[in-house]
Amino acid sequence: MIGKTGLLVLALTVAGCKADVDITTDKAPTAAEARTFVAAVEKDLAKKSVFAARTEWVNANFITEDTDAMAAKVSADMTALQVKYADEARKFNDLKLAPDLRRKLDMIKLGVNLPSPNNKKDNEELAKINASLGSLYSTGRDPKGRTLGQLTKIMATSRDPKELRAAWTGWRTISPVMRDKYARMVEIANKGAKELGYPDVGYMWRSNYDMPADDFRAEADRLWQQVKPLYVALQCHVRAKLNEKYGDKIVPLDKPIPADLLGNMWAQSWENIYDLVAPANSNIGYDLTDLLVKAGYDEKKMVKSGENFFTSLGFAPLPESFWQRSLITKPRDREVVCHASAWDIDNKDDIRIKMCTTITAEDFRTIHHELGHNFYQRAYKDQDFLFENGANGGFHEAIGDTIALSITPDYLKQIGLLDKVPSADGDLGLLMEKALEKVAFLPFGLMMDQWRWQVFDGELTPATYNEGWWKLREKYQGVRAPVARPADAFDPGAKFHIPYNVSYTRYFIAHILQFQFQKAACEMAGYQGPLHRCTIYNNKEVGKKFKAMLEMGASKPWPDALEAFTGVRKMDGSAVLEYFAPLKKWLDEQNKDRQCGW
Ligand code: X8Z
Ligand code: ZN
Repeated sequence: MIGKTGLLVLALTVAGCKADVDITTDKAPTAAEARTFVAAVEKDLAKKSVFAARTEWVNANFITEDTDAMAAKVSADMTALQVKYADEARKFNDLKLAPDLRRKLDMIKLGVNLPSPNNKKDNEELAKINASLGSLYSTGRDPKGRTLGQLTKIMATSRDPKELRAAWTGWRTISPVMRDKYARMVEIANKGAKELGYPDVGYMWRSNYDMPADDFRAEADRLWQQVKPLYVALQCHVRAKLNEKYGDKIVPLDKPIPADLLGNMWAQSWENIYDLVAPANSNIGYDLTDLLVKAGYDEKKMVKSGENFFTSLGFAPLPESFWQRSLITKPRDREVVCHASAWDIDNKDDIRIKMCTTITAEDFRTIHHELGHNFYQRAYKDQDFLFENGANGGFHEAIGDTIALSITPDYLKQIGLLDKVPSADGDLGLLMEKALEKVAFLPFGLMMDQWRWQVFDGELTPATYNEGWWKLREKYQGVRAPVARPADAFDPGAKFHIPYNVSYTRYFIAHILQFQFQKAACEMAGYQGPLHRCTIYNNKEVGKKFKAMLEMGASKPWPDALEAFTGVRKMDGSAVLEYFAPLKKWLDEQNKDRQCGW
């Protein structure tokens, strides 16, 4: 969850709450009334969102029955309030209004992540279900009592197929109890969406990209088609190497890859199996996790290092309160939401992260990801409340990732983690590692919401939830369930963003955008070499333009923000293709006698 997006996700509902903004008149509304209405809504939401964020923060940092109940209450109230405003905003649908006003009214209508119907019973039930789904996930243990953190480490480091399978299936025992709750959540929220005049919740989610919902579906598909050949080549090579390692029986060459062999609990990023698929004769020359450990980095130093990157671009340092209030290491004596998140509590300076950090390269990158949210939040803090958000969800997710793309050998040398910049001999290795992280992610980033769109529009029913999930995993990722799934399985529930209802196409979009940003930034810097070696560390000129884009927040349609930084108005996968071009060439050679696809 991130800042206001997080608030809109979790904290919005008030049954029976008295109207703070009363626009009750029979006459056709006027533009002046629309402006008054929007100003009052902004004022009210800005005020109430602070308490909601604090409650949500306490719940996420101390999960108990009591904090779940408190968070559910606040969430119920905030949702009811938002729904009420969304409904009232429809009065102005037929008015011709200034673009900024129309934009704010659209945001009021579409800003409810899971709308509740306009009655107290449904509203409270929805909030309770959501609190319960969240804590089932965050306090989940496998049958041996292992936490997700412990299982994550096994998935990343074990090469024993039995151990991997046990960790993989073990984690998925947390989610069967979620299925009926989830189904009920879908039912209630869809009813809420219909009351607001939308066909279903998925439609609302797709409408948050400054274009009609159907156009966005087509846009996401267009981007996927652009990058798909690169993914298929990577999947083909990885499958072949896993076949060499584990044999025909475990990894047959004509089937999707078993999901437990890819180094990650959800097979969403594969960099942890780099050693199994690395190009021979292309030694990267260092291992970032080792460098961090050997240099004595602790969790806080990792975050300081992330902050230092942003300040090197000209951003102001994080406020002192960030350091006092953030949660950076996993507490030993209480349940917390360990999934990393960045928070904007007061829409001004009270920004924080919450992470159960480990000293690994993966978490080092995640820190940059989270700080990207925080620096975005600070950059747009002087916008009007409704514009205090990312240009779209994908932008918010792409900012820190763009910075993390600059964690190159050159950069590591500049900050003293590497003595010597390795020669270009290691470049294929560097590209492979990055592709395992980023290219492998693309179809996962897309299929998560393909599944939810099907759930919300009724194409999938509780009886077909799991089957539908695996159909999409196979179709997009070429990854399959490693064992037959039990009849009560609800495997989507074992991934954070499903029980927490965080839409996911944002990450797919972010994985396209961050390469567009990187390319534009490096061109701006006058950089001449290959994109994957380019770091914008210390570049104040690039920083200034980056900051200008962030300061726009959500005040303009996202193509304006994209244009401000890159000069183009369309999302485009060709920067991904350019970045990985040398690897693609190599993969095609490797794959030439292989039967790719699944
Ligand atoms: O959820 C996250 C961030 C918080 S916004 C840690 N990410 C997605 C995930 O973990 O599934 C970042 C990449 C994709
Ligand atoms: Zn994020």
